[in-house]
Amino acid sequence: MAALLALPGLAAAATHIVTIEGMQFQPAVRTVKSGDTVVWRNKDLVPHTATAAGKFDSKSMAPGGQWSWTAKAKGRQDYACTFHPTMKGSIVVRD
Ligand SMILES: [Cu+2]
Repeated sequence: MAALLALPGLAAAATHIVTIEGMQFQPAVRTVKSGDTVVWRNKDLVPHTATAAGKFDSKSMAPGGQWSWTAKAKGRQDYACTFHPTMKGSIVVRD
């Protein structure tokens, strides 16, 4: 019988997907918990980045590529694609 670890405050870290498709981050706003991982997946036919100045920078994600980042500091991180500055998204980190 498998032991179930469900201690308060020790919930397992989750992984959240942000799909890049049609020159958009989907969903545009993603709420995660500190310790969770966010994975951006580029489904477009052109490269993109997920860049929050001074916070994180995926660098160029090739078509079909992906990049992951682990959220730590609480707060809202607004980011954009450096190649297409009209592409914007946000990660909201809660504890
Ligand atoms: Cu882009």
